[in-house]
Amino acid sequence: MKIKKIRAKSFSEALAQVKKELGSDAVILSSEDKMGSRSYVEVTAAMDYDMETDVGTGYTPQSPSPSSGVSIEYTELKNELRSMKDYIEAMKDSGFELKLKGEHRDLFNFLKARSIKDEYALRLIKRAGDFSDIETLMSDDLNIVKSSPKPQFIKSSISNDKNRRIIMLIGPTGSGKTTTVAKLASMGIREKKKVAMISIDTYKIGAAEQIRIYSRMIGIPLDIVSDREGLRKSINRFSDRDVILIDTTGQNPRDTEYINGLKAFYEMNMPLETQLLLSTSSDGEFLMDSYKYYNALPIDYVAFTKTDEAVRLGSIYNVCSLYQKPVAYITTGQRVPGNIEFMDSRKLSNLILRTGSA
Ligand SMILES: Nc1nc2c(ncn2[C@@H]2O[C@H](COP(=O)(O)OP(=O)(O)O)[C@@H](O)[C@H]2O)c(=O)[nH]1
Ligand SMILES: [Mg+2]
Repeated sequence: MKIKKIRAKSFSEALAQVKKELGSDAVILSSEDKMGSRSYVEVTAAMDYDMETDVGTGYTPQSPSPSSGVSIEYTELKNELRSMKDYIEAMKDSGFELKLKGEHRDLFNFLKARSIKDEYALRLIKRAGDFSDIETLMSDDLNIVKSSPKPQFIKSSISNDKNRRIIMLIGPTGSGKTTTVAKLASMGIREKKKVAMISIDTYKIGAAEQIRIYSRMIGIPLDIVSDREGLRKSINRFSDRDVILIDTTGQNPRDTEYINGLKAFYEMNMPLETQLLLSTSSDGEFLMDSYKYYNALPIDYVAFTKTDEAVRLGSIYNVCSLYQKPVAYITTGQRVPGNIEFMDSRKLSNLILRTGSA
């Protein structure tokens, strides 16, 4: 029996060399990825290798691996199967389409062109008689009524005297929290409400400057706090206000310290209303993934920003299907005041279906 160790940059390169040097009847005894400054693959191959005999003589390959004692053809086949599996997985989307016929297939493509997730699209199609049903179905799904006694955040509710509201905006960095706090504050002022702003600035030095400018521009008081005690004091100080808007500094939602830091503010037993702001121009997968982290917080509403920048708005439907929270509003531009819209679920589903190609 002839045993040979072959080093190459990749497994397939090593295999090619084994084949060249030992022929295609050679057997791979082991293969190992060697890491280091220059990583390489080391393959041990044998000619005239008799498996039965070796088992009987208690032969142990130097570095056992799943490919031990497997012929080159078999290894190649396995590699081919693996790449086919990857290919099939990559083709999964088309796989769905193949099962759908006629109008259902067109509908599926239409929803996909709006970035509606496959599973949600299929769920909609299953319930739809035809194309004309989709908007109603989507609107029904988006009509998630909040079960708490707080009214849905519609324009009139901000002027409802009975509801002193302490609204906290949370969300990833750059999702538009500070800008939206300023928009909501200006709206309150226009409705002759007494408004105050609080910024919980625990992270970003300089984040306070942006909101300070807004506070001066709109002409309303602002407190900048850094912890729970600070927030409690500030809320008490603003006890004569109809609306208190709380801005927070966003961070990567995967950062547990950040989420835990926010959690701590809910342990004060203050009647905080939480709106999670998500940008529709963010990556759809990022938005869906962030659910895992934000879901640990008592979110009352989701709100969607930057719809003016988004090419598609399917993520609104995807996110709502996941969070099962009502939509507070959408924001449609950088302008303060303005560029904020309160929509019912019908208008929202119409907007989602209208935005996108084909
Ligand atoms: N196009 C567009 N830009 C927005 C919108 N809302 C906020 N922005 C911009 O997004 C950027 C980040 O907003 P900011 O309020 O600082 O986000 P924050 O980090 O969540 O506080 C700023 O440049 C805003 O002007 C919107 O609805 N549309
Ligand atoms: Mg900010």
